[in-house]
This record gives sequence, structure tokens and C-alpha cells, in this order.
Amino acid sequence: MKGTLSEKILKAHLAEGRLEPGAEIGIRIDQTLTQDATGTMAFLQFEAMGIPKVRAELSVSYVDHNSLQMGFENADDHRYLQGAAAKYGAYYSRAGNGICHQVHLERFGAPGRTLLGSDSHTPTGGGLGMFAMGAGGIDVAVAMGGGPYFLTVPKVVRVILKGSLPQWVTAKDVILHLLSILTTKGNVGTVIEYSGDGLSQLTVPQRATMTNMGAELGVTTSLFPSDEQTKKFLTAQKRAKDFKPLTADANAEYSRTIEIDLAKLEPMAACPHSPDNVKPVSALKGMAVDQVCIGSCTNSSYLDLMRVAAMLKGKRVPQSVSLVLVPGSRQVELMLAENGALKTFVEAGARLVEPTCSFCIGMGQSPVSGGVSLRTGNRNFEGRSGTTDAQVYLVSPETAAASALTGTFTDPRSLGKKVKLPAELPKAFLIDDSMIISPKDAPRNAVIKRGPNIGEPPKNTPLPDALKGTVVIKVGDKITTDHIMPAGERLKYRSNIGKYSQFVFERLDPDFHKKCQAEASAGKAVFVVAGESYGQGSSREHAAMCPMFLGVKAVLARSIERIHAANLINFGILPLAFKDPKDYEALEAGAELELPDLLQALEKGEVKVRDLSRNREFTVKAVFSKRQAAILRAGGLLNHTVAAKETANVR
Ligand code: MIC
Ligand code: SF4
Repeated sequence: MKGTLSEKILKAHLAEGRLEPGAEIGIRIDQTLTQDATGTMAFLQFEAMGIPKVRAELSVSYVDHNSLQMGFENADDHRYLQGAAAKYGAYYSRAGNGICHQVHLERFGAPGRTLLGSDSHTPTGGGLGMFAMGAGGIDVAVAMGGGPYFLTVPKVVRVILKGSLPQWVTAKDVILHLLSILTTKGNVGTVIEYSGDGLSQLTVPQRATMTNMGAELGVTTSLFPSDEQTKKFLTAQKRAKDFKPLTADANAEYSRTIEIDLAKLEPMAACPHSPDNVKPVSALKGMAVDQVCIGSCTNSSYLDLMRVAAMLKGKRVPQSVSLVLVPGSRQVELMLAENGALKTFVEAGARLVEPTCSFCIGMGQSPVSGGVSLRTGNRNFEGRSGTTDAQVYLVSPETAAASALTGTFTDPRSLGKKVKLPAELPKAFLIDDSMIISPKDAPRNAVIKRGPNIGEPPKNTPLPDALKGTVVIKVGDKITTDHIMPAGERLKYRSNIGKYSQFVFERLDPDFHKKCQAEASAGKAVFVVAGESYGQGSSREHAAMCPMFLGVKAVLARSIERIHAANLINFGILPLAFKDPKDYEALEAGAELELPDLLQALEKGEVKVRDLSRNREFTVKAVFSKRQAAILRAGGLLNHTVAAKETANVR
């Protein structure tokens, strides 16, 4: 990684450890972001750690995921978050101000800085040259309190973008193409750095579309250099002072280089049910479309929606299509209102939603049964839209708009040169931060109000020396955190762990929680057995916290994704990796297991597993840093942090 952007930023922020490939380092975090679905727990844990004030340079608490307010739960969470931001010194971005990643890019992100967010798409900030990562809420709580964030020194992969994009081919198509090469599996511990002559034509929002979907690759983060385009964007946001140039050295060392000739790309679509199931739009031509949703943190910028407006101008969508439009931020919404684009949308028959995550997280706009839905978001996991049998395709706003107009999958290139698409960023964005409450303007002595849905963060017990229990569920490859802990209509229980835990693995085994309760009352541990890339997708720590609440003590998997593995450790659940795929094959749900001598095993890097049902024995990998082993022994990061604080106070 010598001479790379990653090396430069990590070196400047190094707090613990050495910058050697594969080593664990702690880095200082300049900025943090949280959103309401993960933020309530993050702030509750921040409080439980007894930290008096936010110590990061800047922390922003956004409300963007749960804004439907069906029942009192969401509204109570928002009130809690507003009070907590005021009391502890965070900025508070009110419901309606926009999606965290879009607003952060517009108003706060800055090149060369580090950003940690309790949302897996935090790497969107890499479009501005930030080292931006997603993490579980408790890791973000520690960073808000000024503590370092720990990660494995990544491998750096260079992606060279050559030439320029043909008309109608966009940044979304570039990242979908990259997903078809790298897939969603096997990229843990990697950073993508973009370079090449093709960069100069990519605006910051286009770059952000690509860094945003780096999350789907499973990489730690993705980075663009900070250059003239960065300066242009920050200047138009009246933040020229935040600009600083940043490039990798000409002789920087990368672990792998991939070249993409932009001129050869065509419009692409990620087909059901994975972002890496990519096909050219031309191959899907003619398929009837029921719904088109344009928005989400991937493609909801001003220019994205202005291009859609140019395509819809004077036209109307057919009666067979429901077109939904969601601006990414209030800034985008206000600008579209001012220049008449909103009118164009309404005249075209589009349905407008306030700037939030909305359809992307299944908060409304579920498609019809078996419906085909084209969406400009980043995830098309089965059932995430709220309709289990819907077929969700991920496409660019241009492909989405072209298809909305015809009612069938349409390659936007068929529109030729008839439509003039805007390509330049505005010289000045409309700046109105009145929906962001700065800690300076928040009431002094703010009182935090907690509604009845807001509980205490649950704690685990310290790790015993031996575990005995049952494999309650065995799952296959690519199990996402949406499978483990569904969002959509269940989202409103994020701060009520007792209730939310009833929905763990809901779509795979609706009785999972009951089976766990039966094990727990028999004094037995619960084990989960999984295939490759377990815990893909969201950063939601609830996918570890709720299983922990139900008595899950270890996950034995063929591989586990980075953020989820960290979350398991943070909640005192052992993430263990099969050495031999045959051991995975041989284990069945219902198997009785014993894991002896655990405390010693944590030091040795492997754990013995006795399968009592089959009378066989094998070992699994349990490779942890000293810090991780200490967290596991304590039964999670909350116990570990509180204990460390108490020891410091005693001294
Ligand atoms: C997502 O896109 O899955 C989410 C909802 O934004 C999550 C966060 C969450 O579950 O609250 C993410 O990406 O981390
Ligand atoms: Fe929100 Fe969707 Fe982006 Fe997640 S991926 S932050 S749900 S818009």
C-alpha cells in the first residue's frame, strides 16, 4: 500500500499499531455519522458507557430511515435522538432534511478526513477523498467519545478508469460492471482506489455513486483522489475552505490493478436477488415493468434527478407503471422546486416522497405481488422491498426513467440524441441548513425524553470456558443482515430489543426465537451454522445484538463479512471459521455441540468442536487480536469499555 491514498490518510490518523498488511490498527476518527435506525442504540450505548460529551471533531445524528411514523415508536426515537444530540454535542439533521450519505457529502464531508458511520454506505464519502467506513453503532459510539476505531490494514486494489463514458452510460453502470468482476464475495479487508484519465469527467456525486456501492463489494472502503472536480463540488457547496488536493504517488504499490475502458461500457442492471447478478440492460429489453423507484443514497443527487426531469419533460408514464421519486436531500428537493423540475415530475404522473431512504429499506412503496420493480438503489436482496416474491432490478436513473416511460425494460441508448441531458454541476447549490440543528443552537440543559418503546441496551455475560448447546439453524451462502434482522415494517422496534428479537431469521425460520428460548431455559447455548459471506449488507448491529439477546453464543461459518464479524465480537458472540468445507456440510440443524477450553483457545487461534450427535470432532479457526479476545472474554464491547473506565477511575 506504499504511496496509496489509503496509506497517506491512515498514516496521518494512526493511533495504535503499525501500518503493516494484515495487522490490526487503531485510527483516530475525525467525523461520525449515525442514522435513526442504528443511532438510537448507538446513543443509548454512548450513554451506558458514561461518556459526558462528544469528543470527535464533528458528529451528526441523521433521521432518514424511519420517517413513516406509523404509531408512536419512530416519533419517540426522533425525539430521543434530538435530545441526545443537544445534550452530548452532536449536530441533528431533522426528519425531512435528507438521507445521511447525501447530506453528509453536501454539507460536512472533506478530503483527507476519516469518517465512521453506523451505516454500511458511509463509504459514500470516499467520493470526496475521505477514508469513510461503516461500523456497528457501538463502534461509532466509542469514536464519538474520542476512542480509536480498529481495523485490519487493508490491501489496496487500484481500478484504472480509461477514456470517457458513452452517452447514456453512467457511474452506476461502471460500479455494476465492477460488481460483475469482483462480486459481493471475497473482498473483505480490501480498499478500492480509483485512478486514470477517466476520473476527470466524473463529478463528485457520480464518484459517490461508485463509492456507495463499494459496500456491495464488501470492501472496507473506496476512495477517489481529491482534485479539480472535488474543488468544484465543495466550492458550489460554499465550502471551498474544506478542499485540499490529495493524490496517490505515481509509484504507489497496489495488490491488484483492474483496468476499465469506459468507452466500452453499456447500461447495466443487477438482477434479482443480488447486486452482483449483473446483465446488460439490452439483454432484458421488453420485459414488462410494474414499478420504477428513483432515489436512495446511491442515485438521488441534483444532477441525477435533473437528468430524469429532462427525460420526463412533457411526457406521461403509462397507467401500468407506478413511478416513485425520492430526492436525496432537502437541498436537492428545494432546487428542483425552484427550477420547476418537481412540476415536471408531477405532470409526468410520478409520486413524490420526502427525502428519506423510503423504498430502499422497504419503508413504503412495496411492489405488487410478483412485480418487476426497477430501482436506482444499491440492494435488491430477496424480500427487502417488503414484497417477498417481487423481482427487483438495480439500474441507473437514466435506465429507470426510460423504462418508466415505455412500461418495459428499456435501454436508454435507444433514445439517441433526442433528449439533451444536463451534465454539469451547478455553479452554486442552494444552501439552507435550517433543518440541521447545530450543537451551538441546541437548548442548554436539554432533557432527553424516552418513549415507552426505548429500552436499555442489552448486555451479555462474560464468556465461559466451555459452551454446550444446539445448532438451532443452518443457513447457506450470502446470508445478508436483512435475512438475520429484517427492516421494513419491523424497523420501528430498533430501540426495543425484546420485541425486535422475535423477528431474528423471521423469513428463514419464523420459530427461531421460540427455539432459542427453549434452549436458554434448558441452560444451553445456541449455535448458528452458515456458509460463505455470512452477514453481507447492512451494518446493523442488531443482527448481532438480537441473536445475543436470544442466547446465540457462536456463529460457525465458512466466511463472515467484515462489519458483521466485528459486530459479533462487540456483542460477545464467537465468530468461528470452518477450516474444512466438509465440516460445514456434515453439521445439521439440531446437532448438539460442545466447545471446550475456550479461554485458552482464544490465545491459540483455534477452537475444538465436539459434535456430540455424530460423535466426531474437528477444529475451527478463531483468530483474534488481543483486543478482540479481551472483548470476547468480557462478553462484549459495552462490558469491556465500562470495565476499562472503572479500572481507570480506581487508579
Ligand atoms: C441498509 O441499507 O441496509 C441500511 C438500512 O441503511 C443499513 C443500516 C440499518 O440497518 O439501519 C446499512 O446499510 O447499514
Ligand atoms: Fe438508506 Fe437505502 Fe442508503 Fe441504506 S442503502 S442508507 S436504506 S438509502
